[in-house]
Amino acid sequence: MGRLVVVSNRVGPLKDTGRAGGLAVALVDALMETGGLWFGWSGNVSEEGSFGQMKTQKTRSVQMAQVDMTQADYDAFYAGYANRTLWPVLHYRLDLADFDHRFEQGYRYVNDRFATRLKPLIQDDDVIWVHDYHFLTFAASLRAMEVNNPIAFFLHIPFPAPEILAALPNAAGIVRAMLAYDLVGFQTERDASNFRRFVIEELGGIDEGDGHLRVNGRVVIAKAYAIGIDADAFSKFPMTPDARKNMTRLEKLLGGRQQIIGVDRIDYSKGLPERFKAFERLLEDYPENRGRVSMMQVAPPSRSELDAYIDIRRALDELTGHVNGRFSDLDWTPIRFMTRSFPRRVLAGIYRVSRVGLVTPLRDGMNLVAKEYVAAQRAEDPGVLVLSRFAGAAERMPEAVIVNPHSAEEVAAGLQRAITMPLEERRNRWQVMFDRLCQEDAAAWSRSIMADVKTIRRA
Ligand code: ADQ
Repeated sequence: MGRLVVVSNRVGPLKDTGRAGGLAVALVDALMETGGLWFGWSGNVSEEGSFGQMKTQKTRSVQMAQVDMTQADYDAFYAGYANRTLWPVLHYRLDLADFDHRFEQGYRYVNDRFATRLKPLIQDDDVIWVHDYHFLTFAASLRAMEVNNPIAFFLHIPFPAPEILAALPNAAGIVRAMLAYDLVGFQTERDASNFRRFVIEELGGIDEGDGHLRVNGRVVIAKAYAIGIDADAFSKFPMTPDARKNMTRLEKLLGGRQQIIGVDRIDYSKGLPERFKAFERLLEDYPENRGRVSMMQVAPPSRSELDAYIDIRRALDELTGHVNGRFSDLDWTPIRFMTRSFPRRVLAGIYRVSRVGLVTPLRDGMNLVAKEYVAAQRAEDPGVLVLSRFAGAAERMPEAVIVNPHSAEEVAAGLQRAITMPLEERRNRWQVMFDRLCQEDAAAWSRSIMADVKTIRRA
């Protein structure tokens, strides 16, 4: 069996540092199975950029290879097309998108350059697996260099309806480039069908059923493969010493009161200001919760060089001050807002002592926090997940309390329902979700993508 070659914007870490996201862990597992190579950006900007020396490192059967970018690459490819154009458009936010034509050029250039650096490392029987919106055109670059290996792609963020995507200048060109992949995987059925619809309506593709599209005499698989977590491992995190120590601290502080927990990178897709307003609405509409239920929001900053991100941070500081000023009591503060990160084990403990997990993105590919919150609960006395209908996770977690994050009243009512839900109902809902999480875990996700891409025979 051939090796696996993973391509993603950021590479590693190969060891579980406690802070690494669940995705890194899932990919390392997949890489360890066959041995392989993980290729991507080093995270560094330098004068030579991708022409500079490749940084390599090997741990057991897995090799990492990373290249730099120049400042111009970073501006056009990463800060530009990826984060100022694709991220907003794919999250249905045309109002925030920056359509600068130089960005697309820079994006395609970096995809070409990275493909050029990867090519000499590829062996004949390798299977290549490319990740996320930074590399939509990567397979097209490789094919132009006559790489004929099977290449799979997975999009971690949503794929919008064709009516939205059509606003992206040269959307057809970008989607046509994506058809150089043998398999294009999405988080949800909705995303996959949006993509198929674009290919059929705009590019003359033919639907052959079961996610198979025929275009230009070739077959491409475009299907949903919902990303999972290692639910079994995560469910044990709250028992680790690090988690327990912090749980004790938090339980002491709560003193029997209930806590709602939110954990998200600061990003406009996560619906954070809307969430804070919904919590305020809870205290207004259901005053019995004053002094009894608090909300903790953990939100490490991300992409803080972009204006849109600075604005949210400011809005959240103001909302926290407003709600706390209005409702605080001597021994109770309604909102605790922390812009920092925690090791994943500690997060798991925080989830476990929180009666409600509040996950209300305006759009989200999947949202792993929703899954981690459920995995961390105690079977005898589990908390309740309140989940946005616009998170990909909602498609496979209907037992959560599903809400529309744009409606403060609806989220407040959902919170009230979660806070007052009887034990028996909490247990029933939780058990179904937890069993499904264990079955549809990270390993099953990568296995099914790898199995499907190998069914495509290239002419
Ligand atoms: P993200 O937008 O980053 O991921 P998410 O799926 O929630 O969103 O994953 C975040 C990860 O970071 C989780 O594993 C979480 O535990 C961790 N994390 C968040 N805040 C943290 C903190 N303060 N301290 C420590 N860890 C923290 C993108 C897409 C998602 C998709 C994932 C995976 O936007 O929709 O689910 O990729 O495909």
